[in-house]
Amino acid sequence: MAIETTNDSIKLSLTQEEILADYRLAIESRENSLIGRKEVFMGKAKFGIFGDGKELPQLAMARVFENGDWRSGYYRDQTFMMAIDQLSSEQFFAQLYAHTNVEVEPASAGRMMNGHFATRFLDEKGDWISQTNQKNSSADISPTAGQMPRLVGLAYASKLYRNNKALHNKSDFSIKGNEVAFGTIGNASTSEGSFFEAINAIGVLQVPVVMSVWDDGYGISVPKGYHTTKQSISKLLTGLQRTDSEKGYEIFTVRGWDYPSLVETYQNAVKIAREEHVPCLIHVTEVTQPQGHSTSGSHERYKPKKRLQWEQAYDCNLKMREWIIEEQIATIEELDVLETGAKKMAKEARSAAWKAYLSDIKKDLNQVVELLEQLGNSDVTGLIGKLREEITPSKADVVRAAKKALRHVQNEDTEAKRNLTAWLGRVKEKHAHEYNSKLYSESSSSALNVSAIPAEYSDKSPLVDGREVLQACFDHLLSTMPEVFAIGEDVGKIGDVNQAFAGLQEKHGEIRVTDTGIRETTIIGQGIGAALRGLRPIVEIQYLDYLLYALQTLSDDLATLQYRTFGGQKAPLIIRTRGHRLEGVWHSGSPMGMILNALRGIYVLTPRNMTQAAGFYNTLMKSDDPALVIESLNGYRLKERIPDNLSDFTLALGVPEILKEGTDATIVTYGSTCRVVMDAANQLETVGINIEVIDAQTLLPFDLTGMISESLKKTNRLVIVDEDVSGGASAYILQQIMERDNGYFSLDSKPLTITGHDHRPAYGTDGDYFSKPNAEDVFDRIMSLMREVNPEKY
Ligand SMILES: Cc1ncc(C[n+]2csc(CCOP(=O)(O)OP(=O)(O)O)c2C)c(N)n1
Ligand SMILES: [Mg+2]
Repeated sequence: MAIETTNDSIKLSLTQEEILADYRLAIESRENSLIGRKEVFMGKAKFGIFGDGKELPQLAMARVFENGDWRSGYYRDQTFMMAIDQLSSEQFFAQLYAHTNVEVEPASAGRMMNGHFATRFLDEKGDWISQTNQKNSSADISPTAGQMPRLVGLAYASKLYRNNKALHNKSDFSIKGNEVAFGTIGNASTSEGSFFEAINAIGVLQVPVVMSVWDDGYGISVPKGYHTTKQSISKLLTGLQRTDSEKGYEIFTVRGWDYPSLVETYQNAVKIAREEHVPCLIHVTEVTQPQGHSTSGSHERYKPKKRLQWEQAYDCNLKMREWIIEEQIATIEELDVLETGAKKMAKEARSAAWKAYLSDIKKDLNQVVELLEQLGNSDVTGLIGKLREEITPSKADVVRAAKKALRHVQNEDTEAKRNLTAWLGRVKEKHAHEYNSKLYSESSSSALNVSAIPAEYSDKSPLVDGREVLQACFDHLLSTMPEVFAIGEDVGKIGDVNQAFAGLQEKHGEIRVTDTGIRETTIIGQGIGAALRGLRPIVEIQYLDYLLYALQTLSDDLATLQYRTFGGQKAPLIIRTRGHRLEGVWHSGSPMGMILNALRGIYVLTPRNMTQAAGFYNTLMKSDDPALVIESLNGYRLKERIPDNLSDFTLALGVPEILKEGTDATIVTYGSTCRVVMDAANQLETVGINIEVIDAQTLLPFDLTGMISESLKKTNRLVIVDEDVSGGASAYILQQIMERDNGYFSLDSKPLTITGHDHRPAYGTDGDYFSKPNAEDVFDRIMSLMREVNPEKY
């Protein structure tokens, strides 16, 4: 049974001053919500979603939230962020307006919609600052329950910091694992799979989580009868409750308007989580939404009158006021004064934020008006007038006017025109910095800054199975870097299904090399959260085909992290998987186009063998970027030689390798088709066709050296071979070579792509042969290409 707290018997541990400070903040936060909605309706902001009705539980949560702790929450948590001093009212409005100045809007520099919170734990250079001297919030994302996978990792890090003594000196990240990870979620979002997956994983792992569900009975317009079995998440989850003999959760329920009970509940929960590392679930019921879901609609449309009346009577701020008066903590008059002051602060914050937001734009606008006037062109007068009349001008208005004005003077050569052009050049750079920067790490540890140290071989270099090269690499990383750990399905005891970690759990301990449940999206989340906290996880997705289960977390959370925080947060996570080719519909996948399209922000590396993979792992461990490494599923038992300098050897990202030099055509490929293409190239050699074979090695980034377009200058013909569907990754590769690198200049023939068929591969040796590109296909297609060029010869 859940522990239910009601305020009958509570003696509050807070002082009168603390209680009134909480009330004052509740009023200021509420006023921000009320004004915020009006700002949107006045056209000063595009959209608003606010935390009104959820003030009290957040104040109670903030009371127990300590330095070093973590939040992984959602868009209702403004009061909490204010209470832990990580959001001022002015910053609240700056985000509503999308102010791009990071000093003013530190969560995302205007990139994230309002209500998307984040603290910064990197300095301007992108290097870590202490997380234990401050209160931390991971950066929110909009997809409901998308915050849950990462919560697993934020809490799991505390377990590692507590139980791995070698990490006890990392006091900037953890004080021996005493930090609690606080999750927040709306009642309706608990219907998502990733909520249940994370809740289960947290229970299995027994990690310090305090998970709050703000239950306002609705998810936009849909009442909880449609969302939750028994209409109650705490009832539904009763099986999680720990007992004397079984580990589990401590479950609490408490009403969202009952301040003293809320304070007590959070105090009880956090003690259990922090001291015992037992997760707690707090179901906060009877929460309201005074203004409805968001600015895009009104709740009068779907809430019954009775519910609306109840929401008014049980408004948490009102109930706190009644309680304060009843308990004689303050008088009505004192509260009136306090409320007036709090509301005034909100209004002043709004005005200051708006003024600051506009003044940046107006600076540009005034400059452009002046430059347009200097053009002295009557056709431009209208543009000037329109700009001057804008009440809420945007940067786009200003740039648009400047560009249109230039069209009117395109045949002139005047100083005024040159000045305007120069201005546009300057703001182009500024806007690129504001809107298009920081997709990847821009710190000195960027993966692009790690240079190659070539593999060295001698007569003594042992010839082994490919998987043993990886095993030696991982052994070295685990031996030298205590912050490295590996998790995944079957990774622990048996050392992964292909045995690259074989024996390493025995050698380094269960805490370093660990089995997990079958739960791809929270395996990724476990890695993200731990990486946010300074650890270096290698998380495994057993087969590339199952990356789809984790794609949402990878794409929405990890891939956007640096971008959406304007470089305020990073999670250098290494995701290891294996794919391209083995057996059948679900163990041969190579959905590279999907990956390339969904994961900009994560580097994607496609080593052709295990030695190249080891070089990439070494590179990534020196860097602070996240990356996906796709090993070749059919390569673990192929023989490779372990480089003598395996522990130092690194590969640079974006540097292809020429596997075979040639003059007649350039074949670009990667991963397991490298072997297929080399086979074909050798067959072609026998008929006098001389192919240059290039292994792209990394797809994100793709050939930063220009090696491929250089090769085309010699061969004048391009063939791309991979195992994705037609128009998948090969389309991306074509775009990079043809458009980005101007490869089309050199072409004398139509570029060819030789890919897998559009269906998934059929089972069995023949299924593989007739589904995926094979050496004979490559041979035949290139023969036809050459025959077109020289029908007599071929
Ligand atoms: C994956 C996903 N589906 C749909 C939405 C659109 N959406 C935004 S909020 C919301 C309702 C969430 O309700 P609840 O979890 O109860 O939180 P509340 O807003 O009530 O606090 C929906 C459907 C979304 N953001 N993400
Ligand atoms: Mg709700």
